Amino acid sequence: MLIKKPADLRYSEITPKALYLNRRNFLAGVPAAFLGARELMSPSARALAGTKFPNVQKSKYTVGDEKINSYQEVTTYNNFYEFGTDKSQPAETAKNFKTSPWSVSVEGACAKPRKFTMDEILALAPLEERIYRHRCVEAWSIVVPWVGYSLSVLLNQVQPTSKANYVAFETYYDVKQMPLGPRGGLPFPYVEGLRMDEAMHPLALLSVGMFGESLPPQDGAPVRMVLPWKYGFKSIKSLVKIKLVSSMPTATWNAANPSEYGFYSNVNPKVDHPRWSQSSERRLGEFRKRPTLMFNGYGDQVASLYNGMDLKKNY
Ligand SMILES: Nc1nc2c(c(=O)[nH]1)N[C@H]1C(S)=C(S)[C@@H](COP(=O)(O)O)O[C@H]1N2
Ligand SMILES: [Mo]
Repeated sequence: MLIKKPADLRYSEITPKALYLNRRNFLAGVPAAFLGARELMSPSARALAGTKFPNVQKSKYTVGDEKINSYQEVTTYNNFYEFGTDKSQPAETAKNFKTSPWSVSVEGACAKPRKFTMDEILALAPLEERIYRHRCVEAWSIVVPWVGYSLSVLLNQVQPTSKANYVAFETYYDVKQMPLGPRGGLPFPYVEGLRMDEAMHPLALLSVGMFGESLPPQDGAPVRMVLPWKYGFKSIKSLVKIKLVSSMPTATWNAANPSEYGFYSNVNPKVDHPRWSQSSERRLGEFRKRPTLMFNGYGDQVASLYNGMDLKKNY
């Protein structure tokens, strides 16, 4: 293998996150597609940018030719209630969120429960770039080039048993680092859940980055879920625990207001939120509304997971 230090990777630009990335990743070549991305960013986005991943492969699980939202849009309009309820807040208030050292415990109904350090997570499988549409329950959407691999890769490591019917996820919580948390109106830590077959679906992405770089804190650093066929709140950020369980786990928004937010929360233009229509959405950066697609346009891949289910009841 040809080892070379990418010319544009200046060590002065590497954040402390670099410390947990393995050396091999740093010394490999940077795909041409990512060169210059940093130059296109605004100065404030650059200050928030993470560490470039040199060996990201294009994924077959990408959407077609849709226009990707800008780094600026994706990193300054966020939902991350632990860091404030305003969409502009997390970009500011999560700036100093400490994401290294970090580990994720994978436990519960499995033969080999264990903790994975971030280094181990980054080394488990080749990193893929997947361009996914992301549809928030609040009827806005974005298109993001995520970096990661299927969650199934991580789950298979611990050998789930036949009692693993669901997966329960948990976000890190520390009120000292998240002083706005108590004003979020939600009980923390933020928790979410999936049925086991949903969690094992190849589209269910364990994400460690976006735009070819490690995730910025406001987007769920250092590791989060991305579930493109579900409303955004299912895509839980800054994961510290993944537990295989036998019965349906608690999910934060579902528990807070079950008549408004279901456990499944599959994007569905025909099932309205009690307070607003879900039939259309506004893509960030656009004025006209666009129609919302069933399963956010991923029906060919995921509809069979819900065969025979009444999606009006199981919203
Ligand atoms: N821990 C945690 N995860 C979370 C949230 C949150 O408040 N806390 N918000 C969710 C919601 S409502 C959305 S729309 C997405 C937003 O992801 P983004 O800011 O990266 O676009 O994160 C989801 N994951
Ligand atoms: Mo959301």
